[in-house]
Amino acid sequence: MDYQKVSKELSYALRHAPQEYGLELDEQGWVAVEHVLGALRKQPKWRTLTEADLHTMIARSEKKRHEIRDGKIRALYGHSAPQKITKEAKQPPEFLYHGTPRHFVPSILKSGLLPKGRQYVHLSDEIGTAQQVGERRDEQPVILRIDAWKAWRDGVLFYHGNEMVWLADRVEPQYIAILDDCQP
Ligand code: HQG
Repeated sequence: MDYQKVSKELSYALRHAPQEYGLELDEQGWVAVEHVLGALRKQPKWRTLTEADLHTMIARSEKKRHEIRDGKIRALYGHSAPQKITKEAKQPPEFLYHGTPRHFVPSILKSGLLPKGRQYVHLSDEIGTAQQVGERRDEQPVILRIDAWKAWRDGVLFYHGNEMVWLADRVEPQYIAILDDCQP
């Protein structure tokens, strides 16, 4: 079983295109495991897929993208489907980080971080992860440091994605600094 392929298809179905698979997510993004298996098994390559395979895929993945609980499964972050997934608001760490290609920086410093194609802005609790996210699109990404406590005190909500991924509706420029410009 190619677990990476399973993960990618599951992310596509649960984050971006549940309707393409005939799936209906609840408000928190959950859907019955049996419905997901039923939908995927229609394709010859997933004919033998089992719930155990989904558990193995989650356990082997380097990022915690999906979660199974009480017979249901969901993507923890990354959604772009029109139906907005409700996330639990939670006090963030003092600083959060966001890695982005160099050419987006002027626009971000002017307009703030916007969710773009997704439902939420994605932030990381540590620099290394932000670096990796930025490197998806630029070999020398810029790391932005978000003053999350200041924003939180001002009433900006942050939401928990997984242990490393934090979400926000948007982040205004006054909370954003380029990490290289920050005092150590
Ligand atoms: C940029 C992956 C111009 C933003 C990753 C980013 C992450 C702006 C891009 C997760 C902007 C959106 C999400 C503005 C934001 N002007 N550009 N005002 N505001 N942007 O892919 O955060 O591996 O939707 O900087 O690891 O890169 O799939 O978001 O570059 O956790 O599990 O607009 O996806 O996770 O890009 O990545 P994305 P992201 P997985």
